[in-house]
Amino acid sequence: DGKEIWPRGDEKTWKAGMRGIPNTVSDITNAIVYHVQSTLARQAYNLDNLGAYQAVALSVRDDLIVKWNETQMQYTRKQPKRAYYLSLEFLMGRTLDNALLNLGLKQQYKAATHKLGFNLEDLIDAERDAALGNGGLGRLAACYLDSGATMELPLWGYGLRYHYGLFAQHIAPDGSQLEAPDPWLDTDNPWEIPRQDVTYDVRFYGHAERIGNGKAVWTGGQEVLAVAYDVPIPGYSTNTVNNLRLWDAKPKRGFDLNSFNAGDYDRAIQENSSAETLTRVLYPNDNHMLGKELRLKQQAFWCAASLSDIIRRFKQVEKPWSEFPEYVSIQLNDTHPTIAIPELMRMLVDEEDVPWGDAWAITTKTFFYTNHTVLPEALEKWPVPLMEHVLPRHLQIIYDINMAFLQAVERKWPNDRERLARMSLIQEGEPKYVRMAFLATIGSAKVNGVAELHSHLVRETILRDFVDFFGKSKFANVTNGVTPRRWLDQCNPGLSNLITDAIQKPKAVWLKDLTLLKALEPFAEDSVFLKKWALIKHNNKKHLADYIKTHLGITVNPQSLFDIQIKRIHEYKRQSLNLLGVIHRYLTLKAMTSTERKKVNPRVVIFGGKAAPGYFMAKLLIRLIVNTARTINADADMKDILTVVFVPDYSVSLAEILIPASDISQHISTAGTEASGTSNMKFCLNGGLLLGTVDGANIEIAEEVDSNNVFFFGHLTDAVEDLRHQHKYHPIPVEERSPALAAVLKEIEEGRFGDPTIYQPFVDTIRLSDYYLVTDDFDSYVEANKMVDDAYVKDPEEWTKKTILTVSRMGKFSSDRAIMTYAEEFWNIEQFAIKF
Ligand code: 8GP
Repeated sequence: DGKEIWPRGDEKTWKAGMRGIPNTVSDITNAIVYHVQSTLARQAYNLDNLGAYQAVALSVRDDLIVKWNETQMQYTRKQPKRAYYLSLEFLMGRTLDNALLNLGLKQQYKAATHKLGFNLEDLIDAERDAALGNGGLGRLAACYLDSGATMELPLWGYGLRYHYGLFAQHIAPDGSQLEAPDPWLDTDNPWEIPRQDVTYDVRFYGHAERIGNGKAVWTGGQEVLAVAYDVPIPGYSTNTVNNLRLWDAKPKRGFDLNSFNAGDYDRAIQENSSAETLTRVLYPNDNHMLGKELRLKQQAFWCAASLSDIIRRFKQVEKPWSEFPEYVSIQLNDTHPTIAIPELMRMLVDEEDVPWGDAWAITTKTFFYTNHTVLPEALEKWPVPLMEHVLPRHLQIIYDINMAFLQAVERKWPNDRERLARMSLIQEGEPKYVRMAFLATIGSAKVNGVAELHSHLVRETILRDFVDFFGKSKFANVTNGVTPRRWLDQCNPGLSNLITDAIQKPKAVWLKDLTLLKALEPFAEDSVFLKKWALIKHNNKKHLADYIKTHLGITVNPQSLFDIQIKRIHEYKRQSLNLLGVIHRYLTLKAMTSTERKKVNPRVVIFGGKAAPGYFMAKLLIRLIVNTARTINADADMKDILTVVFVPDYSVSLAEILIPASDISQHISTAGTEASGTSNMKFCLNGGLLLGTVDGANIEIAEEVDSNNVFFFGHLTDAVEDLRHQHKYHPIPVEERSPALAAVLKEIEEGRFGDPTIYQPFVDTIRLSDYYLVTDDFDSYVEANKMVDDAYVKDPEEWTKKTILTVSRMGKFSSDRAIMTYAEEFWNIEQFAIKF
């Protein structure tokens, strides 16, 4: 960790040789040329964009490392309390542009690359995304790292170094999703520093033998080596460069020499490959749990390595174990790292001889748990037999924790067997399951949801008994946020510059205190400003139109209203509602005369998102979206009036093109199902208005920006349960519930968008069960869309005003606010400025 000692030689000589941060353009060109020549062993005359990107990235990496070393050294010297963010997903996207902006070196690098004959923007585009996450949960973790470094917090991330990120999505000729692997490490990754010297052993399987006093000895099984790879995380306009440590798996013994000598080569490498599969691939599910052994091993591997690392660092301060929580807070990003709770117990009790009760007191002061969903299918439960097989010692510890906990419940509510069964960490049945959300709750000092409504639902539904037991103060809310560096300044430089001019505050000030956007409000009345503002949106739309033209061959008119829904494809997110609404619009337009149609406000409806490879209904919906788009776009009557686009392979870097170009974006989950949503915040921050249900963070956005400036529709959370009950026991045919929707379903069933037998399962879910209440919300959705059209066409100036007011009131949704809440109210860590 970079302890500052000068072990040998002459200190002055060492210091003279150390690199500083370059600030002149010629320093930078020199550094780039050095990497072209020496690191890449390439030549100036045949260097392509990819090679130039690599050389530039290596040079920026050098800059990052200077500050990274300094930051880590000052942490080690002063030993501030640190927080650790454990997340199985960090959806980082690209790094180069962000690093340049955060380091404040973008202009210099632009000039330097220009001098060398390259265009910096092209080099930025040559980078591939680090897609080590599925969606909202993983991108949130990335925003929090950015904010942690920017707010100068001693915050590290811990995750896994997947060799394959989230699959790439292709669209087959028949319209369905095809998945291709994402071997993102095949090209060199300049943003990581391998730490072959930082390794830990992690055990699986084997045998755990109790030896009294709550202790046990765990032996045998398989041992795997965790190797650290460090990813520097620069703060914006600060010296802090924090660390994201990702673990890679390696076999502990090279290979079995006996088998090798006997000529049995396959057997010799068998153990190797089984160790290495551990960090091979990211599980591609969002909001859904799959009970796979390899996934459990990933979780245990990552938690054990991270805790070993944290404990080794704690030991450097030479303090008693009771002070561990004064130096360490650990945030559990959903239940994926919950196994860290029994793992810390195991390390303290079995390896460090801490008495069980003391160890439990330490543990429950150290951990904090964030819940990201109340969807039942997403709540993690591991089969007891599987856990017993893979992690026999952890299962014993979970049983011991459970025993003590249930005794306490019994003391509080004697003779309440039902309550004991409800609250037990073990769900009875064949097989039994370990309920990870309950374990995370009782093992943590605080539990939080990610938006007000969601935190309320957590307290009232899945953790209700636990609120009764522990009291309300343990259950908090931290509404999510997004980093305005990537999601405004980087993706929408035009808007960011205009804001800077208007509010007369340097970026280094307002991008770190987003509430300063308030100063934009008066400009909503300034007609010159309105024009400039509208022009930026128009240019962003043109940029997206170009992308769509080059990549998909579809022409879209930037004068149209751009309507965007981009997120994982999931029934609860209701892309279905959007699509059915599009078909309704199509049928309505078809029924008009061509003169009538000419008066209609043209719309471009854009969808993007991946479906989990095993999620049949989501994949079917993609196919229907794509084929509906083909039918509509091929219909001459729709030219320049309605265009539908499915953008394949949605990613962070695509979001950076799409979000600044939206007039309206859709966040239309069934009320009570979307915990927060974070792209809703990104769209509003970029001057797109929100069309949504009264769900997740939509509610708080409306509170901030004023409900006049959002388009709400649909039933409220309170109504959902009754409606579902109705659907089940007193079903009303769609024809009665919503004739407009019935007409749409009929068109699908009659084959207007392709072979109807293919889409029958989709139509059936709506006709027969409709768990996500599409029929109940359809008419009000159509109505809300009419209001959007009217507002956009009737008074474009008023529309622009709304977008300015919206942006000016988005201050709350910076991830800086969120991370400071965690720092102050949960972790109790302090801002620690790095002196340079
Ligand atoms: C997501 C929520 O669905 C989304 O509303 C929220 O904005 C985001 O987390 C960040 O808080 N939840 C998940 O991605 C999720 O729960 N994933 C796996 C745990 C199942």
